[in-house]
Amino acid sequence: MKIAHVLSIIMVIGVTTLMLSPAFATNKTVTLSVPTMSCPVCPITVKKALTKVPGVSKTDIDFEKRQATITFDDSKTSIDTITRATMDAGYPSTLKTNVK
Ligand SMILES: [Cu+2]
Repeated sequence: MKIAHVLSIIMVIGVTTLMLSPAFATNKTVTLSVPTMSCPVCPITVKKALTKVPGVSKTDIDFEKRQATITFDDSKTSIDTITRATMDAGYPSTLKTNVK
């Protein structure tokens, strides 16, 4: 009886862990350098292009610094896809820093 009890508790913990883990496992934040943003309207275009990428959850553009900080789900998209999206919008970007 006791063993069955312990086993069922372990199972509940296991299932809960499985359900919760994808939520933390894969979020990444990176900063891209976007040197060709030349007027205050450019960041709007860049932000729009980035927001459209599936897996991107947050985009902050700093026009003064010519950079974009992006939070994305590592299992749904990649830095390559993200830099391609800004490039396609007319703004080539390069990876500046990689903050976990
Ligand atoms: Cu502009």
